Amino acid sequence: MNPTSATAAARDTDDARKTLAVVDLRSDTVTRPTPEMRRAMAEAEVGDDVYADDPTVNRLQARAAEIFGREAALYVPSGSMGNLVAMLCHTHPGNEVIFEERGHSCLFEMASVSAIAGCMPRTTYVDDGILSWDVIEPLLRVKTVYYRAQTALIVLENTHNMAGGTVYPQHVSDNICDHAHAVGVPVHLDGARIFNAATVLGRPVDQLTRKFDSVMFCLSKGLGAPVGSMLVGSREFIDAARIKRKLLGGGMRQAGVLAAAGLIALEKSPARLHIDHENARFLAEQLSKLPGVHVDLKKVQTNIVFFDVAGTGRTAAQIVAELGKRNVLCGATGPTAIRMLTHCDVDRAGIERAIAELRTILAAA
Ligand code: TLP
Repeated sequence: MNPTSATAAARDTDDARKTLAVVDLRSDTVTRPTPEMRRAMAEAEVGDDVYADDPTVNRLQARAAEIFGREAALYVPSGSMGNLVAMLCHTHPGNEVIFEERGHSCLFEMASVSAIAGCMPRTTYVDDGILSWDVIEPLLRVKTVYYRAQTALIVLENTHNMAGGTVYPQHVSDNICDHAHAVGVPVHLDGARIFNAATVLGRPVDQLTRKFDSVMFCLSKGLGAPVGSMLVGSREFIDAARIKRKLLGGGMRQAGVLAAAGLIALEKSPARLHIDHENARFLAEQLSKLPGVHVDLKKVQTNIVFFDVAGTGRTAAQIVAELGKRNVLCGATGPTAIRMLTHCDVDRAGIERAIAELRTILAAA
Protein backbone atom coordinates (compact mmCIF):
# COMPACT_ATOMS: atom_id res chain seq x y z
CA MET A 1 0.00 0.00 0.00
CA ASN A 2 1.41 3.43 -0.78
CA PRO A 3 1.48 5.95 2.08
CA THR A 4 -1.38 7.99 0.63
CA SER A 5 -3.84 5.10 0.49
CA ALA A 6 -2.47 3.96 3.84
CA THR A 7 -3.53 7.35 5.14
CA ALA A 8 -7.07 6.95 3.89
CA ALA A 9 -7.38 3.51 5.42
CA ALA A 10 -5.84 4.40 8.70
CA ARG A 11 -7.36 7.77 9.38
CA ASP A 12 -10.33 6.67 11.40
CA THR A 13 -8.64 4.92 14.27
CA ASP A 14 -6.07 6.41 16.59
CA ASP A 15 -4.23 3.11 16.80
CA ALA A 16 -3.89 2.91 13.06
CA ARG A 17 -2.76 6.51 12.96
CA LYS A 18 0.13 5.70 15.25
CA THR A 19 1.42 3.27 12.66
CA LEU A 20 1.80 6.01 10.05
CA ALA A 21 5.35 7.17 9.58
CA VAL A 22 6.04 10.71 10.63
CA VAL A 23 6.48 13.13 7.76
CA ASP A 24 8.71 15.72 9.36
CA LEU A 25 8.72 18.94 7.36
CA ARG A 26 9.67 21.23 10.25
CA SER A 27 13.18 21.72 8.94
CA ASP A 28 15.99 20.15 6.93
CA THR A 29 17.83 19.92 10.26
CA VAL A 30 15.77 16.88 11.31
CA THR A 31 17.49 14.31 9.11
CA ARG A 32 19.06 11.18 10.64
CA PRO A 33 22.55 10.00 9.68
CA THR A 34 22.59 7.37 6.93
CA PRO A 35 23.94 3.85 7.62
CA GLU A 36 27.10 4.88 5.73
CA MET A 37 27.52 7.89 8.02
CA ARG A 38 26.98 5.79 11.12
CA ARG A 39 29.61 3.30 9.98
CA ALA A 40 32.09 6.06 9.26
CA MET A 41 31.35 7.61 12.66
CA ALA A 42 31.96 4.30 14.44
CA GLU A 43 35.22 3.75 12.62
CA ALA A 44 36.52 7.33 12.62
CA GLU A 45 40.13 7.93 13.50
CA VAL A 46 40.14 10.55 16.24
CA GLY A 47 42.42 12.78 18.28
CA ASP A 48 42.07 15.89 20.40
CA ASP A 49 40.88 18.65 18.11
CA VAL A 50 41.71 21.39 20.62
CA TYR A 51 45.32 20.37 19.87
CA ALA A 52 44.35 20.24 16.16
CA ASP A 53 45.18 16.54 16.47
CA ASP A 54 42.01 14.95 15.15
CA PRO A 55 42.82 13.52 11.71
CA THR A 56 39.17 13.25 10.65
CA VAL A 57 38.38 16.85 11.60
CA ASN A 58 41.56 17.91 9.82
CA ARG A 59 40.50 16.05 6.70
CA LEU A 60 37.05 17.63 6.79
CA GLN A 61 38.56 21.09 7.19
CA ALA A 62 41.05 20.53 4.37
CA ARG A 63 38.33 19.25 2.06
CA ALA A 64 35.97 22.15 2.85
CA ALA A 65 38.78 24.64 2.17
CA GLU A 66 39.53 22.89 -1.11
CA ILE A 67 35.91 22.82 -2.27
CA PHE A 68 35.52 26.53 -1.48
CA GLY A 69 38.90 27.42 -2.98
CA ARG A 70 40.11 28.96 0.28
CA GLU A 71 43.22 28.68 2.41
CA ALA A 72 41.57 27.15 5.44
CA ALA A 73 38.40 25.99 7.15
CA LEU A 74 37.20 25.41 10.70
CA TYR A 75 34.68 22.87 12.00
CA VAL A 76 32.18 24.46 14.40
CA PRO A 77 29.37 22.80 16.37
CA SER A 78 26.56 24.84 14.80
CA GLY A 79 25.69 27.40 12.18
CA SER A 80 24.87 29.88 14.92
CA MET A 81 28.34 29.52 16.38
CA GLY A 82 29.91 29.83 12.94
CA ASN A 83 28.11 33.11 12.27
CA LEU A 84 28.95 34.46 15.70
CA VAL A 85 32.62 33.49 15.43
CA ALA A 86 32.77 35.32 12.09
CA MET A 87 31.07 38.39 13.56
CA LEU A 88 33.52 38.39 16.48
CA CYS A 89 36.44 38.21 14.03
CA HIS A 90 35.24 41.05 11.82
CA THR A 91 33.90 43.53 14.40
CA HIS A 92 34.53 45.33 17.68
CA PRO A 93 31.94 46.17 20.32
CA GLY A 94 30.15 49.37 19.37
CA ASN A 95 30.23 48.69 15.63
CA GLU A 96 27.22 48.18 13.40
CA VAL A 97 26.42 45.10 11.34
CA ILE A 98 24.06 45.30 8.35
CA PHE A 99 21.52 42.50 7.81
CA GLU A 100 18.34 41.94 5.89
CA GLU A 101 15.69 42.29 8.58
CA ARG A 102 14.84 38.58 8.75
CA GLY A 103 18.44 37.39 8.52
CA HIS A 104 18.96 34.29 10.65
CA SER A 105 22.06 35.64 12.38
CA CYS A 106 20.15 38.80 13.27
CA LEU A 107 16.75 37.46 14.31
CA PHE A 108 17.16 33.81 15.27
CA GLU A 109 20.49 33.50 17.04
CA MET A 110 19.59 34.89 20.44
CA ALA A 111 20.71 38.42 19.46
CA SER A 112 24.29 37.19 19.80
CA VAL A 113 25.43 40.00 17.52
CA SER A 114 24.50 42.36 20.35
CA ALA A 115 24.60 40.14 23.43
CA ILE A 116 28.04 38.70 22.70
CA ALA A 117 29.68 40.63 19.85
CA GLY A 118 28.45 43.96 21.31
CA CYS A 119 27.34 45.30 17.92
CA MET A 120 24.22 47.08 16.81
CA PRO A 121 22.25 45.43 14.02
CA ARG A 122 21.22 47.80 11.23
CA THR A 123 18.52 46.17 9.20
CA THR A 124 16.42 46.72 6.14
CA TYR A 125 13.50 44.75 4.72
CA VAL A 126 13.49 43.45 1.17
CA ASP A 127 10.53 41.27 0.26
CA ASP A 128 12.53 38.44 -1.32
CA GLY A 129 15.37 38.83 1.18
CA ILE A 130 17.89 39.61 -1.55
CA LEU A 131 19.84 42.78 -0.72
CA SER A 132 21.52 44.93 -3.35
CA TRP A 133 24.17 47.62 -3.05
CA ASP A 134 21.52 50.31 -3.64
CA VAL A 135 19.68 49.12 -0.55
CA ILE A 136 22.80 48.71 1.57
CA GLU A 137 24.59 51.95 0.73
CA PRO A 138 22.25 54.33 2.60
CA LEU A 139 22.69 52.20 5.74
CA LEU A 140 26.49 52.45 5.75
CA ARG A 141 28.30 54.48 8.36
CA VAL A 142 31.90 54.64 7.26
CA LYS A 143 34.31 57.37 8.37
CA THR A 144 31.46 59.61 9.53
CA VAL A 145 31.61 61.67 12.73
CA TYR A 146 33.36 59.74 15.47
CA TYR A 147 30.26 59.34 17.65
CA ARG A 148 28.31 57.45 15.00
CA ALA A 149 28.73 53.70 15.28
CA GLN A 150 30.74 52.56 12.26
CA THR A 151 29.67 49.77 9.93
CA ALA A 152 32.10 46.90 10.47
CA LEU A 153 30.37 44.12 8.57
CA ILE A 154 27.65 43.25 6.08
CA VAL A 155 26.00 39.82 6.40
CA LEU A 156 24.21 38.22 3.45
CA GLU A 157 22.21 34.99 3.64
CA ASN A 158 22.10 32.61 0.66
CA THR A 159 19.68 30.97 0.44
CA HIS A 160 17.55 33.35 2.50
CA ASN A 161 15.65 31.16 4.91
CA MET A 162 12.81 33.37 6.11
CA ALA A 163 12.26 34.96 2.70
CA GLY A 164 11.44 31.46 1.44
CA GLY A 165 14.79 29.92 0.50
CA THR A 166 15.47 32.57 -2.14
CA VAL A 167 18.74 32.64 -4.05
CA TYR A 168 21.18 35.50 -4.68
CA PRO A 169 22.02 35.92 -8.36
CA GLN A 170 25.81 35.82 -8.36
CA HIS A 171 26.24 39.24 -9.95
CA VAL A 172 24.22 40.78 -7.10
CA SER A 173 26.30 39.28 -4.28
CA ASP A 174 29.54 39.94 -6.22
CA ASN A 175 28.51 43.55 -6.69
CA ILE A 176 27.77 43.99 -2.98
CA CYS A 177 31.18 42.55 -2.07
CA ASP A 178 33.02 44.77 -4.59
CA HIS A 179 31.37 47.96 -3.34
CA ALA A 180 31.75 46.99 0.31
CA HIS A 181 35.44 46.27 -0.16
CA ALA A 182 35.91 49.58 -1.93
CA VAL A 183 34.83 51.31 1.31
CA GLY A 184 36.77 48.88 3.52
CA VAL A 185 33.82 46.85 4.86
CA PRO A 186 34.06 43.04 4.90
CA VAL A 187 31.14 40.81 3.90
CA HIS A 188 30.25 37.55 5.66
CA LEU A 189 28.04 34.95 4.03
CA ASP A 190 25.59 32.95 6.09
CA GLY A 191 25.65 30.16 3.55
CA ALA A 192 23.86 27.64 5.74
CA ARG A 193 22.22 26.45 2.50
CA ILE A 194 24.77 27.61 -0.07
CA PHE A 195 24.78 24.18 -1.73
CA ASN A 196 21.06 24.62 -2.40
CA ALA A 197 21.83 27.95 -4.06
CA ALA A 198 24.64 26.35 -6.08
CA THR A 199 22.24 23.63 -7.24
CA VAL A 200 19.76 26.19 -8.55
CA LEU A 201 22.38 28.38 -10.19
CA GLY A 202 24.32 25.46 -11.62
CA ARG A 203 27.56 26.96 -10.34
CA PRO A 204 30.12 25.60 -7.90
CA VAL A 205 30.19 27.06 -4.40
CA ASP A 206 33.74 28.36 -4.77
CA GLN A 207 32.58 30.60 -7.61
CA LEU A 208 29.48 31.82 -5.79
CA THR A 209 31.36 32.67 -2.62
CA ARG A 210 34.79 33.77 -3.87
CA LYS A 211 34.32 37.47 -3.07
CA PHE A 212 33.14 37.01 0.51
CA ASP A 213 35.58 37.57 3.34
CA SER A 214 34.19 34.60 5.24
CA VAL A 215 31.62 31.91 4.62
CA MET A 216 29.67 29.72 7.01
CA PHE A 217 27.89 26.68 5.63
CA CYS A 218 26.00 23.91 7.41
CA LEU A 219 26.63 20.19 7.12
CA SER A 220 23.57 19.51 9.26
CA LYS A 221 20.86 20.95 6.98
CA GLY A 222 20.26 19.83 3.40
CA LEU A 223 23.54 17.90 3.39
CA GLY A 224 22.14 15.59 6.05
CA ALA A 225 24.99 15.32 8.60
CA PRO A 226 23.91 14.99 12.21
CA VAL A 227 26.01 17.86 13.61
CA GLY A 228 28.20 20.70 12.52
CA SER A 229 28.96 23.61 10.28
CA MET A 230 32.08 25.01 8.65
CA LEU A 231 33.72 28.38 8.41
CA VAL A 232 35.95 28.98 5.42
CA GLY A 233 38.27 31.87 4.63
CA SER A 234 41.88 32.99 4.63
CA ARG A 235 44.44 31.33 6.90
CA GLU A 236 44.57 34.51 8.95
CA PHE A 237 40.79 34.59 9.37
CA ILE A 238 40.59 30.91 10.34
CA ASP A 239 43.44 31.27 12.87
CA ALA A 240 41.47 34.10 14.50
CA ALA A 241 38.23 32.11 14.23
CA ARG A 242 39.81 29.18 16.07
CA ILE A 243 40.51 31.45 19.04
CA LYS A 244 36.97 32.87 19.03
CA ARG A 245 35.52 29.36 18.79
CA LYS A 246 37.43 28.44 21.96
CA LEU A 247 36.23 31.63 23.63
CA LEU A 248 32.65 30.48 23.02
CA GLY A 249 33.32 27.00 24.38
CA GLY A 250 33.23 25.46 20.93
CA GLY A 251 36.58 23.69 21.07
CA MET A 252 35.65 20.02 20.79
CA ARG A 253 37.86 17.05 21.59
CA GLN A 254 37.44 13.76 19.65
CA ALA A 255 35.11 15.49 17.22
CA GLY A 256 36.21 13.16 14.43
CA VAL A 257 33.24 10.94 15.24
CA LEU A 258 31.04 13.81 14.04
CA ALA A 259 33.31 15.08 11.30
CA ALA A 260 33.30 11.60 9.71
CA ALA A 261 29.60 12.01 8.92
CA GLY A 262 30.27 15.58 7.78
CA LEU A 263 32.79 14.36 5.23
CA ILE A 264 30.27 11.99 3.69
CA ALA A 265 27.64 14.73 3.67
CA LEU A 266 30.02 17.10 1.94
CA GLU A 267 31.08 14.63 -0.73
CA LYS A 268 27.78 12.95 -1.50
CA SER A 269 24.82 15.15 -0.64
CA PRO A 270 25.16 18.19 -2.92
CA ALA A 271 24.41 16.02 -5.96
CA ARG A 272 20.96 15.04 -4.62
CA LEU A 273 19.69 18.47 -3.52
CA HIS A 274 17.80 18.92 -6.79
CA ILE A 275 15.43 16.18 -5.57
CA ASP A 276 14.54 18.27 -2.50
CA HIS A 277 13.94 21.25 -4.76
CA GLU A 278 11.69 19.25 -7.08
CA ASN A 279 9.75 17.97 -4.06
CA ALA A 280 9.40 21.50 -2.68
CA ARG A 281 8.09 22.78 -6.00
CA PHE A 282 5.59 19.91 -6.16
CA LEU A 283 4.55 20.58 -2.57
CA ALA A 284 4.11 24.30 -3.26
CA GLU A 285 2.08 23.74 -6.41
CA GLN A 286 -0.21 21.24 -4.71
CA LEU A 287 -0.64 23.48 -1.67
CA SER A 288 -1.56 26.41 -3.90
CA LYS A 289 -4.51 24.37 -5.22
CA LEU A 290 -6.02 23.85 -1.76
CA PRO A 291 -8.95 26.10 -0.85
CA GLY A 292 -7.93 29.22 1.08
CA VAL A 293 -4.21 28.48 0.86
CA HIS A 294 -1.90 31.01 -0.74
CA VAL A 295 1.66 30.27 -1.87
CA ASP A 296 3.96 32.79 -3.50
CA LEU A 297 5.31 30.32 -6.06
CA LYS A 298 8.03 32.60 -7.38
CA LYS A 299 9.72 32.50 -3.99
CA VAL A 300 9.84 28.72 -3.94
CA GLN A 301 13.28 28.37 -5.46
CA THR A 302 14.92 25.71 -3.28
CA ASN A 303 13.74 23.39 -0.48
CA ILE A 304 11.69 25.85 1.60
CA VAL A 305 7.96 26.43 1.23
CA PHE A 306 6.03 29.11 3.08
CA PHE A 307 2.28 29.33 2.70
CA ASP A 308 -0.48 31.47 4.07
CA VAL A 309 -3.69 30.00 5.45
CA ALA A 310 -5.65 33.21 6.13
CA GLY A 311 -8.24 32.20 3.52
CA THR A 312 -9.01 28.90 5.29
CA GLY A 313 -10.63 30.56 8.31
CA ARG A 314 -8.12 28.81 10.56
CA THR A 315 -4.94 29.96 12.21
CA ALA A 316 -1.55 28.53 11.35
CA ALA A 317 -1.29 27.16 14.88
CA GLN A 318 -4.58 25.27 14.50
CA ILE A 319 -3.52 23.73 11.22
CA VAL A 320 -0.06 22.81 12.51
CA ALA A 321 -1.70 21.12 15.51
CA GLU A 322 -4.16 19.21 13.30
CA LEU A 323 -1.41 18.07 10.97
CA GLY A 324 0.67 17.04 13.98
CA LYS A 325 -2.12 14.73 15.16
CA ARG A 326 -1.83 13.07 11.76
CA ASN A 327 1.95 12.72 12.04
CA VAL A 328 2.72 15.50 9.61
CA LEU A 329 5.02 17.97 11.32
CA CYS A 330 5.62 21.58 10.31
CA GLY A 331 5.93 24.98 11.98
CA ALA A 332 3.84 28.15 12.23
CA THR A 333 5.94 31.22 11.48
CA GLY A 334 3.17 33.78 11.96
CA PRO A 335 -0.57 33.93 12.78
CA THR A 336 -1.45 32.56 9.34
CA ALA A 337 1.98 31.53 7.98
CA ILE A 338 3.35 27.99 7.87
CA ARG A 339 6.81 26.77 6.83
CA MET A 340 7.65 23.35 5.41
CA LEU A 341 11.07 22.13 4.28
CA THR A 342 11.98 19.18 2.12
CA HIS A 343 15.08 17.09 2.78
CA CYS A 344 16.66 13.69 2.26
CA ASP A 345 14.45 11.95 4.83
CA VAL A 346 11.18 12.82 3.10
CA ASP A 347 10.28 11.42 -0.29
CA ARG A 348 7.55 12.23 -2.82
CA ALA A 349 5.14 9.81 -1.14
CA GLY A 350 5.62 11.63 2.16
CA ILE A 351 4.91 14.96 0.49
CA GLU A 352 1.77 13.52 -1.09
CA ARG A 353 0.64 12.32 2.29
CA ALA A 354 1.18 15.76 3.84
CA ILE A 355 -0.95 17.32 1.12
CA ALA A 356 -3.67 14.68 1.48
CA GLU A 357 -3.83 15.23 5.24
CA LEU A 358 -4.09 18.98 4.84
CA ARG A 359 -6.79 18.58 2.21
CA THR A 360 -8.78 16.42 4.64
CA ILE A 361 -8.33 18.91 7.49
CA LEU A 362 -9.51 21.79 5.31
CA ALA A 363 -12.51 19.82 4.08
CA ALA A 364 -13.73 19.21 7.64
CA ALA A 365 -16.31 21.73 8.84
N1 TLP B 1 17.89 27.44 10.80
C1 TLP B 1 16.92 26.61 11.46
C2 TLP B 1 16.20 27.33 12.59
O1 TLP B 1 17.05 27.86 13.49
C3 TLP B 1 15.24 28.36 12.11
C4 TLP B 1 15.90 26.15 10.47
O2 TLP B 1 15.14 25.25 10.84
O3 TLP B 1 15.85 26.66 9.35
N2 TLP B 1 21.69 30.26 9.17
C5 TLP B 1 20.53 29.90 8.60
C6 TLP B 1 20.15 30.52 7.30
C7 TLP B 1 19.71 28.97 9.21
O4 TLP B 1 18.57 28.64 8.63
C8 TLP B 1 20.10 28.39 10.44
C9 TLP B 1 19.22 27.40 11.17
C10 TLP B 1 21.32 28.79 10.99
C11 TLP B 1 22.09 29.74 10.33
C12 TLP B 1 21.81 28.27 12.31
O5 TLP B 1 22.24 26.96 12.23
P1 TLP B 1 22.28 26.04 13.57
O6 TLP B 1 20.87 25.59 13.80
O7 TLP B 1 23.20 24.94 13.19
O8 TLP B 1 22.79 26.89 14.66
